[in-house]
Amino acid sequence: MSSDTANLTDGFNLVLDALRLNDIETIYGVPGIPITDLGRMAQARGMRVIAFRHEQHAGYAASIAGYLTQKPGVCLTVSAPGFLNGLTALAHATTNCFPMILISGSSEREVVDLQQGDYEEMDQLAVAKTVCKAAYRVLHAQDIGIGVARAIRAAVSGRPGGVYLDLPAKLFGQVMDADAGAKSLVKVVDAAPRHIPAPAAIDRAVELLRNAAKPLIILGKGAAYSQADNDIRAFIEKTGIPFLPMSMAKGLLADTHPLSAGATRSLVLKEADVVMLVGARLNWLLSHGKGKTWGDAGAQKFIHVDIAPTEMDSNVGISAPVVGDIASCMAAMLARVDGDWRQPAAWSGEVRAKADANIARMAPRLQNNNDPMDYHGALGALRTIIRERPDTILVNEGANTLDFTRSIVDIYQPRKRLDVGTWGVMGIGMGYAIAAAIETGKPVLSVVGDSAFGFSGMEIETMCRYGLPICVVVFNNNGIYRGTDVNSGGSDPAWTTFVKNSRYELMAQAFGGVGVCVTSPSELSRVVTEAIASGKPTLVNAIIDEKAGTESGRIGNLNPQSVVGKKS
Ligand code: ADP
Ligand code: TZD
Ligand code: MG
Repeated sequence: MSSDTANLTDGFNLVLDALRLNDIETIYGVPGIPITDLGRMAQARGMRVIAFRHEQHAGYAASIAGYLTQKPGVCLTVSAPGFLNGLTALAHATTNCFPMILISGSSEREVVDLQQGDYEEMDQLAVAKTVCKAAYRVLHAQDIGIGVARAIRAAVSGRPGGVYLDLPAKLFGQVMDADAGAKSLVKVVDAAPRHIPAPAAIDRAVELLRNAAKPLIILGKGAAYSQADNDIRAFIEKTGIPFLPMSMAKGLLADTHPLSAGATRSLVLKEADVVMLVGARLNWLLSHGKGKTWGDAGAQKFIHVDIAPTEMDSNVGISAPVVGDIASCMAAMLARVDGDWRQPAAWSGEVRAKADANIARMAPRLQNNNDPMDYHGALGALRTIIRERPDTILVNEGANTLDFTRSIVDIYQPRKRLDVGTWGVMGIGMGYAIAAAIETGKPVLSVVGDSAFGFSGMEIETMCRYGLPICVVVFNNNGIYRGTDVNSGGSDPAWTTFVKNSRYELMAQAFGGVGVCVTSPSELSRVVTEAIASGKPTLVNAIIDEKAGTESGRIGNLNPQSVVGKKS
């Protein structure tokens, strides 16, 4: 720094100062005008800047970093196209209630607003507003501190979500007095304030549970996010109430816990008389709380624990709304479970017996060593690996690959299963795996369909470049759902199929990683065990019988049907 700038700071430095002051030390992104130097300067300060090959994956990484850490994950992109590439992830973060900040450089306001054709011209703030929780633009260097503080607070307080922060190119070079700059920064105090539930709401909920004959607790990813792990476990164990984890809540209590109803979902949803939802919405994933899944009669009463008051009664009437943060709500409820609490032993016994029968029925199929593999054989092998290394984070996407993995692979610790979430989106695989490795330092096993993998496959280079302890297993069945589809109207391949016998493993080899092709569960087991032990970035091309899957996996019923049929 020359002497005439010694007492000055600028937009670049203030943005980084503001992030660091608030303990944000990692940025996921893709460089380019106007943010290239921002990333360089962040690295020069010792911050971690994880550069991806496409902004969508940097965005997914930031979103899951937010979920894992309760701090907003930051994604940094260039203007218009880079911003739009990141926007899917911002919308995803909002939909899944993950705290994330998308920071995008943008072009000159004067030119953009008059639509005079600037480099990468777009009114990004207006576009972002429709898919995020809050959106802000900073025009003056002295407002950067406030802008970053507002973004952090909006992302993590109340129901977490995605926030957009627009930083026009001119802002970065703006200078101001260094002392005044330092004073303009804001350290956010109590960014996610507790929401204490009303005592009357707790009373109402506890009374309902106490008098239930067949109570059930459904844990969602909001419960996992809240990190109230001990109180949630204690509440379930003290009350003796069976629990059902939504997919990303698996492991909050081990899937092998005696009170887990995971293996008998349909029985408990039909039979339960009082259902307590903890950080889980009654959306499509729970059939909106009504209909056949719930035994048609609508006989159950619901308790809903959630931080968002408007989530109550969203699909069915809620008898006992408990609005507050899950940690405070569960602590308050736990304090009400006294020595004379009568555990619903007959009901939990019935649930256990049914679950055990289902588990026993599935067990032999998980032992098969078929070559090529079916889902059961392959996942039987991976299930054992997770049992032996329960600190491994499992990332999972696909259709059949998702459904079978969710039901077969037991999870033992909180926040160890990351998947397609509320939208059932394909493409989260590499972004999630990379952020999970960066944020936790734990081994990551990513089990993805061959279609799912294709959405983020180029990020294999990112995984190799950063030398991350990730083992990606591609379940290669030559296509979407099955590899056997045929086009009945011409010589093009059916649009659900891919090149047969694709050599996905070569992609890792291309970037100096380990790439292996396996065709049997025993080989799969050996290769993945080795990958996790070595920590080397690895891609396993696991050949799955192309006939083994079904259309859309477990949600084929959502496909609209033509009553007219095919016409030529
Ligand atoms: P799942 O898909 O696992 O069923 P959802 O994403 O549908 O879970 O639900 C998560 C819910 O958790 C959201 O309604 C959100 O408002 C809520 N939530 C997130 N964090 C907290 C928290 N700390 N306290 C209370 N509720 C929370
Ligand atoms: N695009 C996006 C972004 N998300 C989606 N969910 C889809 C398209 C549609 N889709 C699914 O819902 S699953 C899937 C697609 C394309 C791929 C399934 O094939 P796979 O898994 O190879 O990943 P299986 O094991 O072959 O079923
Ligand atoms: Mg497939």
